[in-house]
Amino acid sequence: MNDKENIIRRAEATIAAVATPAGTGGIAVVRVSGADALDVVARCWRGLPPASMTSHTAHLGEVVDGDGNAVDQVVLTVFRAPRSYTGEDTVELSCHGSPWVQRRVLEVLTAAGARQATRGEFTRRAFLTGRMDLSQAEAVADLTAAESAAAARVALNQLRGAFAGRLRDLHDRLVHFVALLELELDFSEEDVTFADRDRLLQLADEMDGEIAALAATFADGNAIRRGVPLAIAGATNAGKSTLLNALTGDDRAIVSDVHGTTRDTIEETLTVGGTLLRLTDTAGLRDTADAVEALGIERSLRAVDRARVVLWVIDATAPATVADLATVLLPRCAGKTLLVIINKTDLAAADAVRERLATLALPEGTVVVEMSARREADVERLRREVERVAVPRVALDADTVVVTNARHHEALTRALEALRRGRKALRDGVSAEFVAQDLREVMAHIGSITGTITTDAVLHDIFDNFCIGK
Ligand SMILES: Nc1nc2c(ncn2[C@@H]2O[C@H](COP(=O)(O)OP(=O)(O)OP(=O)(O)O)[C@@H](O)[C@H]2O)c(=O)[nH]1
Ligand SMILES: [Mg+2]
Repeated sequence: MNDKENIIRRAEATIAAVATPAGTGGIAVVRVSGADALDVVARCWRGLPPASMTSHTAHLGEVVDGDGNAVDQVVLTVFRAPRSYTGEDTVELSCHGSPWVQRRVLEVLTAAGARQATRGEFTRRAFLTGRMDLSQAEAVADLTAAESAAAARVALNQLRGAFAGRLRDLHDRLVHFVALLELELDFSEEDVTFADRDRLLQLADEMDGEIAALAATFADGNAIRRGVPLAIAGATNAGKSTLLNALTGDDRAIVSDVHGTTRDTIEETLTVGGTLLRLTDTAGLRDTADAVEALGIERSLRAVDRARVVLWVIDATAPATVADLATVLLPRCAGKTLLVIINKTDLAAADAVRERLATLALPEGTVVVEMSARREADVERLRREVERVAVPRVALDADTVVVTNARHHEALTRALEALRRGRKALRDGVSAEFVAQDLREVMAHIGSITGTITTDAVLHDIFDNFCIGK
């Protein structure tokens, strides 16, 4: 018995779990799924016999314990296989939301023959019964965890199968491609090259373009899913913490005119344009003999390294800091978006700082904002500027495919490597046999995303990140 059969065999047990969050609520939903779900529920149910219920109907009744004592009055909804989330017979009991009632209902179900579900087991079954592919199952976890409109949108598109559809299409074309190559192999004795190699090269180029384009969406996709990391960096006393507070509208960070007020990194989130931004305020950068401050500065630099967008705050009254800070910050900003903020223009003109900035090689597309954190209108202008540079410009309509998952990105990258090896072999006139081998590898990587090819370890990693009851 291999792993997959083993999983399917185990999957035959009927499982139960509370699907709503722990604690008291108006209602709590207990899910039961498995071939015996209706029988299990029937053993602790007073009302219309579940076996006689039509799929997708709801019924009022009572959950009763082994002695026939009522535990709760509930609404039972039945979903018959295969038209259920898991693809198996499923019953959902909407109970009263007391933690005690939830626990008792679960105990009674367990006594009636159900087993407590493990993390993500309902969704795992949906995958194993073919209700969804692996990329869709992962989208379920993402949608459950979505923290912004944009994150929810990309997860929903993935759940609906937009990504899966593109992968299926790629897979079909790979199959066709390999078939053409095999045709050539079959007739190789007769010394004919069938598949026109130019045509094959063209096909390979098309697929290359598509896989590369998909892989390239990961930078935005990842930022949308996890939130865009921004670091507020600069010299001490420039007004970084003041800006964090102003942007988030919260008094989160301590502000003072003492240089080196912020010792540690401070993280806050902000939603703009439907996208979650993760702002990190950092300890001001300066030479210091203080060991603790030096540790804080190390953290500042790490926050800059992790950021996608760096807000370099410069005090307009301290233009002398520009050169030193440029040496520290600019090399770290390669490939990132840099937003330079000349702050405190209520105290001094921005000219001196601007002149110094003009002598630097700032990354392309660097935006410079002159402002005073003391003026509400300036803060508003900064917020708009942050939105403009930080929010990924992805049109989030119904069929937009954005790769949001590192596992998928990795698989696409490997698929692309194998495809490029195959293309090179094709161009070099290498025997079709070897080209086909590379192409099969491309298929395997694509298949690992949708789960046509997968291992128990991969499945475990994925579903272990789910909550119980999902
Ligand atoms: N006049 C004026 N003062 C400002 C402005 N922005 C910040 N300040 C003041 O500048 C001082 C330093 O501000 P902070 O926000 O603590 O500066 P910081 O960059 O976080 O400093 P460190 O944490 O020490 O690195 C405080 O007294 C602020 O009130 C501004 O635009 N105009
Ligand atoms: Mg500070």
